[in-house]
Formats: sequence, C-alpha cells, structure tokens
Amino acid sequence: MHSLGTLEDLPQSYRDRLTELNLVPLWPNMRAVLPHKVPSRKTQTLNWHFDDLRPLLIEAGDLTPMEKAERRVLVLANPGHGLTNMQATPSIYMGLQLILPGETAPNHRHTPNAVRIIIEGEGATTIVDGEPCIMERGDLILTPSGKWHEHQHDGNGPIIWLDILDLPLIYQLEGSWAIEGTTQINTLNRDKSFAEYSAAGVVPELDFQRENTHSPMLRYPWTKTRACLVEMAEHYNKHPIRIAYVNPETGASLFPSIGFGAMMLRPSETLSLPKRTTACVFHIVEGNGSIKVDSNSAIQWAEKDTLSAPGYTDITLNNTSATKPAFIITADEAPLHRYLGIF
Ligand code: 1HN
Repeated sequence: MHSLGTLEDLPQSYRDRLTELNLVPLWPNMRAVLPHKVPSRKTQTLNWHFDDLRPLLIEAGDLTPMEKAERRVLVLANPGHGLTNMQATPSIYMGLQLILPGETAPNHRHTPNAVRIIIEGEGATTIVDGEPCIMERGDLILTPSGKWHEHQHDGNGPIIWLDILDLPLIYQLEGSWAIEGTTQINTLNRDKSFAEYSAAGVVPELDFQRENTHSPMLRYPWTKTRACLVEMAEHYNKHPIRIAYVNPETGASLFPSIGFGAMMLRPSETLSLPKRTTACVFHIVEGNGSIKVDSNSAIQWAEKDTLSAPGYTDITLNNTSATKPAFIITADEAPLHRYLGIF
C-alpha cells in the first residue's frame, strides 16, 4: 500500500472552502478507517477486580438514595472508548448494580436489550413483563428490548449484579429511549418461562407465533448451567467445555446483538480460544486464573471479576488452581458480526 495525500498537502483556501460546505476529502482519512488487514481497536484488555469495586459500590449505597439514582450502578467503562461513553466493547455496556434490603428500582422499559448476571446476595426479584424472576448467584436473567422491568430486594444484605446491555449500539443507532411505568407488583404472573423451558429439548405447545427477536426464556439458572458444564466434563477428557446460551425455540442467540456463553476450565487447564473478530467480555463466576491477550503480559483474575478483551486477538485463559475448576460467563458481539457477514 503506498501512502496517500494528507490534509496538509492541500492549500488552506481549498480546505476552508470544503469545510464551509461540510465536505471532507476521503484520501487523508482512508487508511485510518480501512487499516491494512487488521482493524484498529479501541477496546483495551482490562480486569475490573470485584474486590476493588465492591467497597465503592457499597459507598454509593450511602451516598446516593435510590430515588436519586433509579438504577444505582457503577459503569465498567473501557478507557479505550473514553470513560464517559460507557462502552466495555464497541457495542457492550456493563455495570455493577447495587440494591439494598427493602429498596426497589422503579418499573420502566427501553429499547436496549439487557441481561443481569447475579454476583452477590439473595432475596431479590426482577419482574419482567409481569414475571417475577428470582435472582440467585450466577443466574442469567433477560430483560429484552421493550419489556417492562423493575427490581425489588426483600432479602438481607446487599444484592449486587452485573448488567450487560447493547446500549452503545442502540445509542449509536439513535434508537435508545425509555418510558416509565407503574409497578407491576399487583399484576404478577408466575416465574413461568423458566418452567416452560426447564427441560432441554422440550418446549411448550403454543397456538400462537412467538416473536423471535429474543429468547422467550427469561431466567437461565446457574445451577443448571453449571451442572451441564460439569456433566460435559465427565464425557470429554480434553475437549474445551463451552456452551452457548440460546433461545430454546430457535437455537438462536439470546439477542440479535449480543451472544452469551459459559465455559468451564478444568483444574490447571490452559485454553486458547479460537481467534475471532469480535471483542468479548468475561465474568468469573467461580475460580482463579489468568488471561493473556496476544503478547501482552498476563492479567490475573479471581471470582466475581469482570474482564474485557478486543477482537482479532489470540486469547489464552488459564485456571491457576490445581484442584478447583473455574467457571466463566462470556458475552460477545458475534451475532451482530454474523448478521453483518464480518464474523
Ligand atoms: C437499566 O434499565 C438497568 O433496569 C440497569 O436495571 C442499567 C443502564 C443503562 C440503561 C438502562 C436496569 C441500565 C439500564
């Protein structure tokens, strides 16, 4: 590739006339938007250590009452994207949310899709379109685009969870908005979607067509996911132990934007992930280990930590415990890359 003309190569008077008409020459910027072979990536490899974060989140509980926060969240902002842009990756937002005993987070619905992964505490419920989903450690709970949702916490001690949304994507598309509603508490259904899809390969007989932009199953209990990974490990000696969270009706990803998965690293296992185009995030449900991205130095992780890594990289995960398995939930932009034909 030969080098192209720069802005400075052009007479100032010509540049001024372009600017006046809201025009820019492509050639000085061409290489920046179309780099050779590998895209430029702003996503930095990063670990938000839970032990660092937790005290600050608890402090937010003292500093900011629920009425002043609506959602009491510390956003895991990847500095590569600029802290105020609230991006963990190009299209993934992540934040840690705190609700104290007796508190509620008011009902609303919005265009971005959201998932919660429960980190600490019990006794909280998130109500999604009338369906109360109990929140237990490691559970993955969906609030798909357009669904009413509110949270309540009747347990003891704080509840903390990780929110993962496609907010940066929807915001960039100028499609991000919300409306507030009244509480659903008096019009509750049961935790029925989980019951309907609780046996793999068996789905409810319906006399209507489900909308298929998101999974109809709203709660994916960690106990079931973990048991599946452990059982798979009993059948495979060497094979990587990985599963994808899918829509049980279609086998598609939970959302059109973000894909979710889980993996188990056997004691002392080192797993090199297949090189892929998409940035991804990792949430450590159990275990201790390290991550190495390309030739950068390894970063250590522990239980409840949350990490980000850019796409087009070689990622190696290592379980540093010789006795205990590690369990990780992943999220990435693969569904979107597939749809766009760039995966
Ligand atoms: C949201 O609705 C929640 O419902 C959490 O708990 C985080 C971040 C951005 C926009 C909406 C929630 C959010 C959010």
